[in-house]
Amino acid sequence: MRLYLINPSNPFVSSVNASSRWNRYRVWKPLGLLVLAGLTPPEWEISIIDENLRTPDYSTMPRPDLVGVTAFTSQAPRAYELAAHFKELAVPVVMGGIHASMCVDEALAHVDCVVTGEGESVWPQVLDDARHGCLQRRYDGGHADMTNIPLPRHELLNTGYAFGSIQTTRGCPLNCSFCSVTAFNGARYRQRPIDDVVRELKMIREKLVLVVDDNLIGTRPDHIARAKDLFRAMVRARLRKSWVCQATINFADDDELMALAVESGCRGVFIGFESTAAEGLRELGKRFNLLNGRDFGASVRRIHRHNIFVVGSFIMGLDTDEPGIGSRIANAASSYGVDSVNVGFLTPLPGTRLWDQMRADNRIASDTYPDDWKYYTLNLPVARYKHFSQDAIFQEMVTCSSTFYSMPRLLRRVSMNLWQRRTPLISLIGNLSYRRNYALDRQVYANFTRDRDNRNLSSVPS
Ligand code: B12
Ligand code: SF4
Repeated sequence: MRLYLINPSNPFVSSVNASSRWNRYRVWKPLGLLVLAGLTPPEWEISIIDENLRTPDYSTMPRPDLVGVTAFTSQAPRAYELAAHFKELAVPVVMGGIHASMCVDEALAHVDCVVTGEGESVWPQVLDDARHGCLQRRYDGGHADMTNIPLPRHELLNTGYAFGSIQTTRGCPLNCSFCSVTAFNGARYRQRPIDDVVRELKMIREKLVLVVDDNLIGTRPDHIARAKDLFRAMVRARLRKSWVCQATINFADDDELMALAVESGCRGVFIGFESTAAEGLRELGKRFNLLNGRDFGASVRRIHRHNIFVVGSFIMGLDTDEPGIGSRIANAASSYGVDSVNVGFLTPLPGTRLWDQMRADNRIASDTYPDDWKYYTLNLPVARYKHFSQDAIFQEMVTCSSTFYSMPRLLRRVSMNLWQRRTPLISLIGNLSYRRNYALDRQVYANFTRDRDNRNLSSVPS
C-alpha cells in the first residue's frame, strides 16, 4: 500500500516563490506529516512531499493508494488542486490540519474525507478503513492525549532544511481574537512527558531545532516549572543542539528560566508583542501583554542579558491603528531593542473571533473562496481596514520594513550584538533574510493587486 503525505505550496508566500540561499533557514519541516507517518503501520510505504521545497511532476510518480494532504488556510487552494489531480486517477484523498478543521464543508466538496482536529486518535482507523475500501467522509480526532504520542518519523525528511522541529506542548488559554490556536488546539495547555521530548530530540539529526509550540513556557507558575524541568533534562542529556522557540513576554521575567534555556541550547525566541499601544492589545484580546505594567524595552534587555536573540511580532491594521502606524511600529521595535521584526496584516483566519466579527460587519475584502484563501498569508491586506485603503496599508508596511531594516539600523543592531557578544552571526543572517523577504513582498503585492484589478474589470458589465 502506497501513501503520499503532501504539504502543498503557495506561490503567494514570498519566501518560497524565489530561490534564495537564505531560504534553507526559513523553510520549516511540516511536522504534522511526520507525526502522521509515525502513526502509520509498516504495511504502508510512505512518501512525504513538501512542495515548499519542490513541486514534483506527479504524473511521473507511481500511483499511490491513498493521499493525505495537510493545509494551513493559505495552502487550501493548492490542496484542492492536488485533490482534483488525484481524483482523476481515482485515488482517495484525505485532508486534515487547521484549514480543513475550520472549513469542513468546503473541504468535503473537494476531497473524499476530512479529518478534523488532531490526527493521533483517528489516523490508524482512517488508514484501516481506506485499506478495506470503507473510508468515511469525516473523522474527528479532537484533542490528543499528549502522554501517548508516537514519535514522528523525522528520518523521512532529512535533506533541504536547516532546522529540525519538535512539539512539546499544545493549546493556549489566552484566546487572542486573531489567532486560531485556542479554537484548534483548545484552551488547556497540554504538555508531553519530558522523557518523550528528550528521546525525540536525540533522534533529530539537525543541530538546529525549531520548537513549534505556540508558547513553550506557558502562562502559569506550574507551566514555567515544567519548562525548567524540561530544560534541566535537556542539559543532562547533553544534546548539543541549538534551538529557537515561541513564547509569551513573561519569558523575560524569570532569570533562572532563561539561564536554563540557554544552557540547554536556546538561541532565539519569537515573541508576539502584537501592538505598540495598550488599546491595540485590548482590541486583540491580548491583555496578557499589559499585565503588571509591562515595560517591553526592559523585558527585551533582560532576555538579551542571557544572549538570546529576540524576534518581535506585530500586527498592523487594527481599528486603533492610524496613518503613520508603519513608522510607529518600526520605531517602537527599535526602541524595545528587538533583533528583528515580523509584521503581518490583521487577517481574519476562519475559526477565530476576528473572523466572526469581520464577517458580520462585512469587512472581508478577499472573500471569493476557496480561491482567495491563497492570499491569507498575513503578508497581504485581505480585509477592509478602518483607517486605510489596501494600498495605503501596504504602503505603511513598506515604510515599516524599510525603516526597521534600513542599512544604518541593520548595521547598528548587528554591531550592538557583536559589542555585547551575543549572536552577531544569527543577527546578520536573520536581518538580511527578513530584509530580502520584505523586498519580495512588494512583488507578491503587485501580483495580488493585478489579480484584484483583473477581477474587478471582469465583473464590470460590458
Ligand atoms: C510551525 C508553524 C509554522 C511553520 C510551518 C512549518 C510547516 N511547514 O508546517 C512556519 C513558520 C513556516 C509557518 C508559517 C505560516 N504560518 Co504557521 N504555524 C506553525 C505552528 C506554530 C505549529 C504548526 C505545527 O507544526 N504543529 C505541530 C503539528 C504536529 O500539528 P499540526 O500541523 O496541526 O498537525 C496535526 C493536526 O492538524 C492533524 N493534521 C494535520 N495535517 C493533517 C493531514 C491529514 C491527512 C490528517 C489526517 C491529519 C492532519 O494531525 C496532526 C497531528 O495531530 C502553528 C500553530 C499551531 N498550534 O498549529 C502555526 C499556524 C499553523 N500558522 C499559521 C499561519 C497563519 C501561518 C502563515 C500563513 C503566516 C505566518 N506568517 O505565520 C505562514 C504560512 C505558511 C504557508 N506555507 O502558507 C496559523 C494558521 C491558521 C490558518 N487557519 O491557516 C497557525 C494556526 C498559527 C495561528 N496563530 O493561528 N507556520
Ligand atoms: S497569539 Fe499566542 S498567546 Fe494569543 S492565543 Fe495565539 S498562541 Fe495564545
